[in-house]
Amino acid sequence: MSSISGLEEAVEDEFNSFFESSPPLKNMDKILETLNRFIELNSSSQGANGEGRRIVCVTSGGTTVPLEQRCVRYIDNFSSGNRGAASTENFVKAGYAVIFLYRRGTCQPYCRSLPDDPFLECFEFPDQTNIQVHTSHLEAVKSAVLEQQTAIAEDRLLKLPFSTIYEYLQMLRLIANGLKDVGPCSMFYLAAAVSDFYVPWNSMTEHKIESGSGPLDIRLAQVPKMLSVLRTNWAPKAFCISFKLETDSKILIEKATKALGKYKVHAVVANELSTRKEEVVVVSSSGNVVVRCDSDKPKSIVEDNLIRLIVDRHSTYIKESHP
Ligand code: PAZ
Repeated sequence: MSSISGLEEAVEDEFNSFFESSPPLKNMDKILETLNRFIELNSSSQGANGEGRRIVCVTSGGTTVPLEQRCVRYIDNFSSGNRGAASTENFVKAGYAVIFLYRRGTCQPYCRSLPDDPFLECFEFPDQTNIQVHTSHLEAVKSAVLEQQTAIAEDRLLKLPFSTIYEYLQMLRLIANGLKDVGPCSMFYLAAAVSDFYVPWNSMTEHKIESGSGPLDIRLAQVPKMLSVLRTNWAPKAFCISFKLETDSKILIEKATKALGKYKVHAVVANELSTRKEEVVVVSSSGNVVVRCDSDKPKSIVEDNLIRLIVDRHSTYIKESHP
């Protein structure tokens, strides 16, 4: 027992030094105010079965790793934010309030059917004083605007953007801290692709790296394992779903099963890069479930069935937490 808490302390220490050396969040007071208001409003609202309304933090998109303090260059990853955006829509539909912690510029809830390349092709000018949506995009724009406005007006969607690994981890900690009192009715659904390595702020050059002096050597430190500290210290009572992405399908399930045991999350959603939009496997102590989109429904997406399953599992968890 003492060795486990020793390990937990070591991870906590690692995080403290990570945060102490991180550049402080801009607008921290504003973020905290908005976040706490959102959590308070929703936890005191009536959800299903006489519980407070359930609140889920959905993380989405990839974190960047700056190479310079006045950042010109950074390391990035592939994540489009599609999973997080589609999951958010489904959670809102299932009655949840969603804190959408997303990478700036990635896919947004309710916008998946809009053209993004170029978005301006949605609009036309019938005359000098009017602008209107082109008929071919009318339905998509109408439902995107209406559904997003309704979710925000009903205080069921709070969008918080991040770019760097520093911002992401600081914001996740603020959210976990805010959700502590919501206990089992809160959930973390961690679909963001989070950097494993970073350049510590103190060892980073301030100005743009010069290119005239030959090859560039950069030493990347390991990002402390956030899942450990989230589960043990930040939000131990929250229902927690993590994700595991691999490109080699042969090791995917083994890696996800290992993560399940190591971090004691409630389920790990395993997905392979090239098939991630068609199929995921939910790995948990009750066995592995393959989740796909419905082939007989043309607009079906894998997140429709995935979120149905996760919501079911969350209901069981809440019941077992309040016998
Ligand atoms: O953002 P997206 O829709 O392009 O991809 C989703 C995903 C593959 C980033 C997500 O399902 C996931 O697996 N996230 C965790 C990645 C990781 O193992 O770090």
